[in-house]
Amino acid sequence: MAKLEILHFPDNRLRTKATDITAIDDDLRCFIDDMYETMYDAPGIGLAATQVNFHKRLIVIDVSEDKNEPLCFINPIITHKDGIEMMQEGCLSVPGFYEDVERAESITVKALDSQGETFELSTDGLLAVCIQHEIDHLDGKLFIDYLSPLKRNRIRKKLVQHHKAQSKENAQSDPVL
Ligand code: GNR
Ligand code: NI
Repeated sequence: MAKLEILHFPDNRLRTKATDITAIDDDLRCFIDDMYETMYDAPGIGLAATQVNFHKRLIVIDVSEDKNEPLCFINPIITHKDGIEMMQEGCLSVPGFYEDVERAESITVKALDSQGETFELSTDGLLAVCIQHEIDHLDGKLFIDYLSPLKRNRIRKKLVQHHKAQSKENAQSDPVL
């Protein structure tokens, strides 16, 4: 297993539209394990392949308290949405920022599991919000896209500043070759 690097806004690679997965094999299952490790280590309740620079339609989620209910969705499609709900969201690709977002309250999602079997799940609450957040990632969309341009630009500036400060720090601690 390996921990993968998570891309941060405003990295343009987060805007890539992921394509369908066509082969569900051992290589892919290894990659899914790496995604779980990355998600649990972060820690986060979900992770989309887009966030680790793999532009295929794959997400992993675990919203359980004990972090022992891993879910994997391959080529997920929302077939039904109902109601509207507001929830405060965060994102591993937008670290440190939490904002209210409106989503469908309950959804039905159809996907393939890691064995390539089709399944359907109807759910609401945090799991429904998380599935919608992750599928947005696969379409190159972030939760901050639902905020005003003013708020989004403030977040962009703060993260760019933070990244600059960090790379300076890293450069200073790098040994001179
Ligand atoms: O860890 C996460 N928490 C979270 C909280 C509210 C709504 C969505 C999320 S998903 C996020 C992990 C992440 O960035 N997934 O893409
Ligand atoms: Ni996210």
